Amino acid sequence: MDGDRAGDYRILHEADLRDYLAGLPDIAALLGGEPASWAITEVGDGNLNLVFIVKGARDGIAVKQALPYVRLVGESWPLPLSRAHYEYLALSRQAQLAPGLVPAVLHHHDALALTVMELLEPHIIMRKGLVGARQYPRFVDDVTTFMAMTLFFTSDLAVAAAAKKEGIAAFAGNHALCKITEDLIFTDPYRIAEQNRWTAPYLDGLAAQLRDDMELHVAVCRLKLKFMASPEALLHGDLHTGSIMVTDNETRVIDPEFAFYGPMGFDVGAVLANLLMAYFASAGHERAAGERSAFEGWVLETVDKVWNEFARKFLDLWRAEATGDAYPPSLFTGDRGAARLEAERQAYMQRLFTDAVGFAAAKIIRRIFGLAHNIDFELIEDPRRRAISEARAVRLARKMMVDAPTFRTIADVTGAARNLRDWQPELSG
Ligand code: SR1
Ligand code: MG
Repeated sequence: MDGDRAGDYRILHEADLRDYLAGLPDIAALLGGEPASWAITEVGDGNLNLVFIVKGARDGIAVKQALPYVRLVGESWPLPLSRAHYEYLALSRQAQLAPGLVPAVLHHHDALALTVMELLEPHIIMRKGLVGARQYPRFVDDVTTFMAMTLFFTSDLAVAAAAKKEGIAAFAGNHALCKITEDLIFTDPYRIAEQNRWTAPYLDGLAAQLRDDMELHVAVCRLKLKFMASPEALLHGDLHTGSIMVTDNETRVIDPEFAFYGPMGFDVGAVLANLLMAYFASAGHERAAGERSAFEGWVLETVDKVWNEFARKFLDLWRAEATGDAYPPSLFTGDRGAARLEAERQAYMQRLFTDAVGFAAAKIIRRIFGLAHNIDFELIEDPRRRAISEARAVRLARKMMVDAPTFRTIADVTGAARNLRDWQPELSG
């Protein structure tokens, strides 16, 4: 990490970046060749930042620089550069807890809000692969290890109370990014908001229903409160399939700029939601009936395994590594204590599952009615077909949010999704 002087920030365009990198001996050596020969391309397609790929004679790197505003919207929406600091902090912690599952950081400059990372090649953004009906055999094991390790080992189950509170404090300043989530996920889709959009006119009626649905408003506000007031563990905070890069053999979780201490179900729910959206979008990408059915089967099986494997790994960690202050062993001695503690672990996981179901629902609804959409649906060219896929996802999401506890197992979720695969919604327009 380098340079903390406020006021040193400037947006690095290609020429400035070349000079900057040339001044970092380790990075210049890694790239190899003359700086003038380095190929620099800005490839950022996310909502917030600049991302450059730099290739030299020897090797390549990825460079991420935060902009002082939301890239998707422009300078009218300022956003603190400090998010790059929290991202760096989160990446460093995640690298310790889940080695090999996040990109290696090669250099960080706080004042420039700039981080240099290993170039992930030939990895692609998982969401793009899912649109193309690709299956990823390593995904379940890797993403469940990532979640189990990062969530368990930053929670009160593993960490002593003082260290846990210091962890919370270290990320407390990332509140502007939390506020984005609080507004865009838990509030705007349920009210008239300038930045909302949906597949009009087909979903106009559904959007109006959402704005009038008091059961849904209560349910989403309960989730919002949980998000704001439950610092259970260090979250990635934006764990969708656009934040995961994959090959057949490797998985890397990227972009933890929304990291903060929050409810674990938010990260788990994000993964489940994005797989479910890939499932519902799949029918809209189909050119011949049934051509993607193997992929769709794999996606639902993956949803199932993500929860079951995550729960298994998390429980194993709890049984073996419970060094935190939350459940003192002295209160659970003997056979009776062991049995009671095990029952409590099961109850805890059931509560976490219910949270994940609710948060997954919120993540689905925001991608269909809020500001930031995803290519799973957006790349369905025919808006009517897109709206049909989206309406199916919303039907499941509403039930998951309002009736979360009725989904006792993940098979209840995948079964409900499967039942909606060919449901014909009534569309507006
Ligand atoms: C204005 S930022 C919109 C979204 O992009 C990020 O990926 C987060 O999901 C955020 O909600
Ligand atoms: Mg991101």
